[in-house]
Amino acid sequence: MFKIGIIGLAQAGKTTLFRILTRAQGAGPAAGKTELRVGVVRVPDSRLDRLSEIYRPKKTIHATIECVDTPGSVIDLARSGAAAATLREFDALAHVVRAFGDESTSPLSGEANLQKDIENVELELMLSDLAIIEKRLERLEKDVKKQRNPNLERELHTLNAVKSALENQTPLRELALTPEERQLIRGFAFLSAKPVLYVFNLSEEDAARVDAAEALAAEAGLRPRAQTEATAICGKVEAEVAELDPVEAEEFLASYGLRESAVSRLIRACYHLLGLLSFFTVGEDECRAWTIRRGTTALEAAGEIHSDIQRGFIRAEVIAYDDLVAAGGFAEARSRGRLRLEGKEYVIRDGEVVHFRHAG
Ligand SMILES: Nc1nc2c(ncn2[C@@H]2O[C@H](COP(=O)(O)OP(=O)(O)OP(=O)(O)O)[C@@H](O)[C@H]2O)c(=O)[nH]1
Ligand SMILES: [Mg+2]
Repeated sequence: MFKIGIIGLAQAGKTTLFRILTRAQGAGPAAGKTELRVGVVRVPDSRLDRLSEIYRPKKTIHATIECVDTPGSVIDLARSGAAAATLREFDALAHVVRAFGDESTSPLSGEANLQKDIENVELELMLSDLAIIEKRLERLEKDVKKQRNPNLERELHTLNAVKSALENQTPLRELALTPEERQLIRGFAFLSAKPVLYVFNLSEEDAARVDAAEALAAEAGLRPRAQTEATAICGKVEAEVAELDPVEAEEFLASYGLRESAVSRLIRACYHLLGLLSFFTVGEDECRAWTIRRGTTALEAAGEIHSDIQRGFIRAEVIAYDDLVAAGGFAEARSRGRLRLEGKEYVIRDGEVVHFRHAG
């Protein structure tokens, strides 16, 4: 499961975002507590809902993403060894940026300053990476002197390059690395190498601007950067909605000019950021959505479902979602000749419905 860490400065709205995503109740860890809260986000997908209407299966299983609420300021976390190690486990960071100016709720600072907040956090991520690199380099330099080892020399060379990028205040996610270099540094799980989803937390007055995150970012002087994505929430309004029934929720959101649930908006941004897509499996027992990275082959996708299906892989029967819905079912699509038979190397596309033929 993909794991998103919710980070940001203190009182930016991290727990509020967590509650919106997971529909969890309550305030979460008390201020000053260091525990993390882990939640599972059900990925909304109207295509899966439609497939379920066609098949009426016993179970409908949405794709899920894990999200983790981190307490307090990420600056403190990045500076503490144990907490920083936890941050390194995330596949991506959802950085909540306070875009509401409200002295009564945030004693830390009155006016929001998006650019400064983002820069401060970025700097801290880079410093945490630098500390790791310096420690490793110290060791490496000694070892390289003792024995000639091309692997160690390559690592030394790469880490030195990465270090000078950080010293020039370039986060590692922006570096154009070769696949080999990427492989070399993967194990360090550097914080500044992680993709970032900026989540601007807007005031109620700005609620209708949640779909204009790019414009907000530009106004704040933020330029678009590699491996980042910007989106927005209106924390206060959207967290309240998480507790309402769907009809009430829609009316309530509409009164603020909001058209879509925050979860849909956030998940879409996450999928885009991480290069994820969904494919479906259908049947009378179960209709299910699966999340994979763009570029995943049929054989790899089979492995997501079960190692037995991967091992016994014969062929994948594939059909686009729209074609399946038009045909009214897999059997009908098959008899109309709309199914494609694909081999192990076939790259699955978003929205495809797949049936794996396998031995054993
Ligand atoms: N005015 C306004 N207040 C908000 C908004 N979102 C959150 N708040 C308030 O800001 C405070 C902090 O929200 P949290 O979601 O707990 O923030 P946090 O980042 O989890 O805080 P820490 O974990 O203590 O760092 C709470 O009092 C919220 O009610 C918003 O969109 N507008
Ligand atoms: Mg919190």
